[in-house]
Amino acid sequence: MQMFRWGFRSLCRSRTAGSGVYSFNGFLPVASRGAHLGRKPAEVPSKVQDFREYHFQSSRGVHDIRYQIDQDRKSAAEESVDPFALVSDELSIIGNRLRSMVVSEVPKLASAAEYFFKIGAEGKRFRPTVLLLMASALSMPTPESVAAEVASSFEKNMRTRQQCIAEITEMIHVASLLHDDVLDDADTRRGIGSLNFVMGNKLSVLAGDFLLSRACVALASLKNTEVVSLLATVVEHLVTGETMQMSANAEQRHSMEYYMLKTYYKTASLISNSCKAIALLAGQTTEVAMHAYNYGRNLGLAFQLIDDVLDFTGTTTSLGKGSLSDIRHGIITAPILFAKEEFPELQSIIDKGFSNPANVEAALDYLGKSKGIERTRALAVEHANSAIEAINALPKSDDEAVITSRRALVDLTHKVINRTK
Ligand code: GRG
Repeated sequence: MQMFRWGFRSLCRSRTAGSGVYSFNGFLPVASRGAHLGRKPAEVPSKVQDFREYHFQSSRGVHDIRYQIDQDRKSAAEESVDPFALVSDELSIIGNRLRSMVVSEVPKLASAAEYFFKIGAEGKRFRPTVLLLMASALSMPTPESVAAEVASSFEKNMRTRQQCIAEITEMIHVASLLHDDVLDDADTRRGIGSLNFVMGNKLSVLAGDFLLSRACVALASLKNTEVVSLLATVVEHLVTGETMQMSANAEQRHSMEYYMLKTYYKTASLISNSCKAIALLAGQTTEVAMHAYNYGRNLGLAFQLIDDVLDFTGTTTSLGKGSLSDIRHGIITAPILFAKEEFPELQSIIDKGFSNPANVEAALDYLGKSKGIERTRALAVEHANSAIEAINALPKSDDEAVITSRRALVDLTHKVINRTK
């Protein structure tokens, strides 16, 4: 039984079916495609903005921004919820918007930029899911003195701004993936050819820059300098983390502190600061914004620790079943660092590097004998628990939709720990 419905589901469906509005890059009407070819670059932001307003005004179903809740169900606190299903309608709206936000008058750039926003290539959409749930989890009741229409319009506007954060976050994420794949000389991503493999390094780098520039334009449209500063810092962190990883000296490669800091910069900073941005746009206090940040930070760290386990185990629990991509690239992650505490002999193998497959085998042997995988999982669980604590520290709410969203954020921590891909 589906208990929650996002208000504009039916409206969106009818648009998809009849009008062809979605037929090119999301919502842009077919007639406006040609217009992109000859337009001035300055028109792009206004197109994005126009689209946003158009969609907003035409969504008459969104008279109440909250989820519609089935009255017959058990209390939200008791029920298990599928976090992704809760926001699925909004995720497809965001997917359509993203496709319309990355159009370019240069066909090569357009196809490169939209590559990972196409249906089927969008990835897990983990970040927008977290951010939309966080937005609902922080929703506050409007004072009764405020007229219903004013309250509704205020809530709609706030939600649109929070959706914009989800879009910006996804654009920054995909930009970083494009650049990462160039640096790693990757050939696949999200189960398809990576963009550098399909269209070459140069276009991949440019497409990443283009996505970042579109993210900046969207960010500026929010007119909130604190939020701009948060997300600009995230980009700095991504670059810092990547550089830390590629330039680590021998001592740093053996350091757990260095690894955790790099992990925060490369993976957790984006989701934590975006969660904070969601709280700030909701007008929450600094304390609540810190809880939102702490949730994202700990979830992000847990996510990466499990990623590092999966690199060795893949979907199974057996060692060597993962892609072994990190170790083959000479990247030392938590499982090996923990294993080295039990077997200091690993140090000299790490120092020799992993270009020789025999060294990879030797490291895997030690890892298999050690508690490296177990301890990495345990550390991920600790961070997942800290993420749950951050949710539990939020001010109490009796609102069922708020309770359900917080429950979903807690469920997400379990999903992150138990994921196999
Ligand atoms: C251009 C912003 C920018 C940065 C350049 C290359 C670089 C500096 C940073 C690399 C950052 C990076 C790729 C970190 C890895 C983050 C990570 C865990 C990616 C995988 O996330 P998933 O599994 O991917 O959520 P999907 O495909 O599901 O979206």
